Amino acid sequence: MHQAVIAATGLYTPDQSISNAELVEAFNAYAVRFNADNGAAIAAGTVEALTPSSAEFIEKASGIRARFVMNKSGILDPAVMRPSIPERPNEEISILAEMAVAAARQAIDRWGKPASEIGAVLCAASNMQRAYPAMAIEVQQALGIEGFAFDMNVACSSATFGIKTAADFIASGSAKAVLMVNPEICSGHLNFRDRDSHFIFGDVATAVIVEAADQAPKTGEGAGWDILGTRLKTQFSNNIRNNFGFLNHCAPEGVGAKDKLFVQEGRKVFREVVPMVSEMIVTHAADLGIDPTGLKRLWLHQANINMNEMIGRRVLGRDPTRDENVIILDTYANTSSAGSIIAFHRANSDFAAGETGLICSFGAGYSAGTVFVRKR
Ligand code: CO8
Repeated sequence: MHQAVIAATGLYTPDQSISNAELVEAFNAYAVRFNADNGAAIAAGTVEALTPSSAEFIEKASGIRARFVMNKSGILDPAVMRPSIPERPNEEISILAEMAVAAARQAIDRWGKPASEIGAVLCAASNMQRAYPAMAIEVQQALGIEGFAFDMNVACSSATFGIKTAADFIASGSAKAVLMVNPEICSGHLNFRDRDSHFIFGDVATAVIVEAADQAPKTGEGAGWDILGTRLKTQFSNNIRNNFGFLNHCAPEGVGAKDKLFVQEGRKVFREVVPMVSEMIVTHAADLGIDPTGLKRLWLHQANINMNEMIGRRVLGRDPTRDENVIILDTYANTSSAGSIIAFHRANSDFAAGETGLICSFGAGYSAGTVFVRKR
């Protein structure tokens, strides 16, 4: 069995960002318009009036101050309230693949080996932009990679599931190096007309190269991270759900309904996922002979500041510092599968050989994944 290492990572950040104040201003303008348009029905009690959103609430409840997006103007136009992303002809690279390729190129650059040495590509993300051909195959083609590629979706946990799949391919000899990409246009499936959730998500893409330990440098700058252990868990729940899909056109009454975008029971998610994930981390650490309180750093899925802090506290047995429990939610918001990888990518350069940390994701499904890594 071949050991696997995380050899390099990459990050693509969109050049447009929306602050809470801008988002709230757009929502509130939409709410005023909606209430005026529905004045009679609201007075008759058949339609509920919309209440304004608040930037203070958003920051306090979620820790989010801003989010990067692929299109700002459409989201902030009270008459549109969604990103305006024109369809591209089939001959042009798709937008999701373009984001993934940008992140992948950075990872390949940092890896320092040609893309042709990659044997498999996984596109692991919450929503693919089309049914087929697989996004991963388009990314593979754009980068001139041979071998095979496929898409996988485990919502916010897609990246840890992708890393485990890549490590298993290495272990079994199916590939010597695997590229895993996480392009997320969360703004395309977020309901910007819903006060309870309009602030949660942002857009981004991340990339991770996993390769066989026997061909990776053991020391020096290019030395990556030994994957000490990976564990996955799923448990069905309707508390985070998006019913958008290819059967929508068969049920015309469903088209445009709220459940065709992201919906959640946020409080229930919080209550159920925090204990599930904390326990999973502690048990997995014990099985690997790792003392969780001695971990140098946690790179958790970036869900919500309170949720992340509570999981950090349960795992480390103390109030973690921002250095121990990396938070990038403030500028990126929740970026689904990419969140823990952004955190890892941006905050790992100070690790000395032998120091250990945890990449962990959790989200819809429910789904959760743990990847313990040690600097080589
Ligand atoms: N402005 C002002 N007030 C508000 C707003 C707002 N925008 N929104 C809600 N309120 C009010 C409510 O009306 C409520 O008022 P009242 O008490 O009078 O009824 C009060 O604030 C409290 O509301 P909540 O109970 O909803 O607020 P919470 O404190 O629970 O915070 C959160 C809401 C932040 C959503 C919180 O519940 C949370 O984060 N939970 C964790 C869930 C989570 O992280 N889910 C994400 C997982 S996502 C995933 O797996 C990926 C899915 C695929 C990606 C999808 C991309 C789109």
